[in-house]
Amino acid sequence: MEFVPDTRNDIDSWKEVQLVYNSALKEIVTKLEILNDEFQHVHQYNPIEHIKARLKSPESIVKKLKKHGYESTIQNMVKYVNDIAGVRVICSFTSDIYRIAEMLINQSDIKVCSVKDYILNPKESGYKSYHLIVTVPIFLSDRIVDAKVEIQIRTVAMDFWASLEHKIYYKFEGNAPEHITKELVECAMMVSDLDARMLSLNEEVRNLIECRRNETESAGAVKKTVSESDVDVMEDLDEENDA
Ligand code: 0O2
Repeated sequence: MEFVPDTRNDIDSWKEVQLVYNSALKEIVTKLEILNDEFQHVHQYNPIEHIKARLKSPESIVKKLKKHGYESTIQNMVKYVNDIAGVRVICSFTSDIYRIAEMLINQSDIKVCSVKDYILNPKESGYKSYHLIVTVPIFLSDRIVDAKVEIQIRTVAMDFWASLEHKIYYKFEGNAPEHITKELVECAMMVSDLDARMLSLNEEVRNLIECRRNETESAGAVKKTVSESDVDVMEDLDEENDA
């Protein structure tokens, strides 16, 4: 059931909105932590470096509604602002981003509203990240409501760039001089290059470890075969002595 706040009293309905979206944050963060723990258990490796979760401030919600030409009402907040609940997932490598997104999307209680792949199609600014808007069911005392959550998944390097770019651009309120915009795009390219090199190093190391494991296993098998043939020779000698 779509979440429709009770709007008879503005203060109460804002509290209800906060309660529902806070619960949605908890649900999504728990799901992500479970996936990370399971990954550690199965593959001895954590794809998630860290998770940040936040409720959008009322001021930012009103600003967004105004930007899109909507009146500042509680109904409009819930209907038109998709990131009241926002989760940012910081992964080690680009490949982890898609792995985490797929594992989350495949959970039966999660409904995907939209997917924006700014890794495959970066923004003009150079911004890279993988965005999902999903709904998650919240079990209240008398009903179940679906709450929207925006999930941004990116690497440490992408997050580093986005955080600093946000700070720099904020100071210019979107009207930064052209050479600064250009340099930020160049920095984004350096960040992408760094991500690609780190991913390739990680793959090389994993292949090396795999090769060494295979070598150790086959050396173990040869040793076992040799000691089995030693037993055969001993048995032959015993038989000869008996004769
Ligand atoms: P804040 O303050 O981070 O919350 P929307 O406006 O969300 O309805 P839009 O713009 O199509 O629709 O959504 P999009 O493109 O998926 O962007 C949503 C969020 O991504 C933004 O939220 C930013 O957090 C981040 N983002 C998008 N583009 C950029 C960028 O060029 N640089 C940086 N640093 N972050 C970006 P908000 O609400 O705009 O801002």
